[in-house]
Amino acid sequence: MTVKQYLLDRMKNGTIHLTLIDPDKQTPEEAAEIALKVRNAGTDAIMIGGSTGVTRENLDATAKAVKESAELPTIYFPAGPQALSKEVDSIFFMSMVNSADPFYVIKAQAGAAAYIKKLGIEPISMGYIIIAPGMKVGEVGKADLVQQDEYDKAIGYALACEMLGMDFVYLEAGSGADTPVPLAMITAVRQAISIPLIVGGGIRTPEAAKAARKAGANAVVTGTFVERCKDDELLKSVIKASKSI
Ligand code: 1GP
Repeated sequence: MTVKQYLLDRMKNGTIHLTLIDPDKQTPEEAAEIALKVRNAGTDAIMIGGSTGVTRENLDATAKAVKESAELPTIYFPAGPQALSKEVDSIFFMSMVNSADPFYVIKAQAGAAAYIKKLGIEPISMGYIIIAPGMKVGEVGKADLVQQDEYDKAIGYALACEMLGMDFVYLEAGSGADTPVPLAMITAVRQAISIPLIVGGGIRTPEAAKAARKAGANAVVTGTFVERCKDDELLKSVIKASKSI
């Protein structure tokens, strides 16, 4: 089964949880430990990526270690075409649709597409929309940020992604954001589109995870929280709150 089909199947039963692991933030061994922990807590798949510092070497090593320990599908979450690995099962083949720089909208993808095909990595098409504050990814990707009250703008981008044939839409407040994507924006976008909606950035409590799920997210992503959390029960409760079942 493809990773895309796996995600879609799981989403049929309710909101899923995705863990984001940044290869630049810990050793592959530590990443493997985190992956095992989140697998046992019920996460559905592991995204691997980060805005800066991802190299072919740390990506290869982290993807391999995570795969071996968690035995969950892995999805590369790229910041650009500078690093690629054949150790991942799939890649979010994504366009930062609100970037002011064509490189992040389509040029990077055009540069990497043939190589991804050659490596045989499954591409999962995704429209990536950066919501304020946007954090590092907004800066690096030169995002023309959608402000927190600009619901129609968010809907416009999301609907355009759907009409362009993308498989998923991701509303991203940015890793470590103080304010996650507003709940009313999640609901407005969810109601406007018919493809699955992924939400992430700044979600670090069971309450925030549950609220994003209830607002309409089909997948809740947590990265920083999972990497830093030393309390296994709290970790479990955030993952559980993200999921409807
Ligand atoms: C970033 O949405 C993800 O791309 C996760 O953000 O690190 O804040 O959980 P956090």
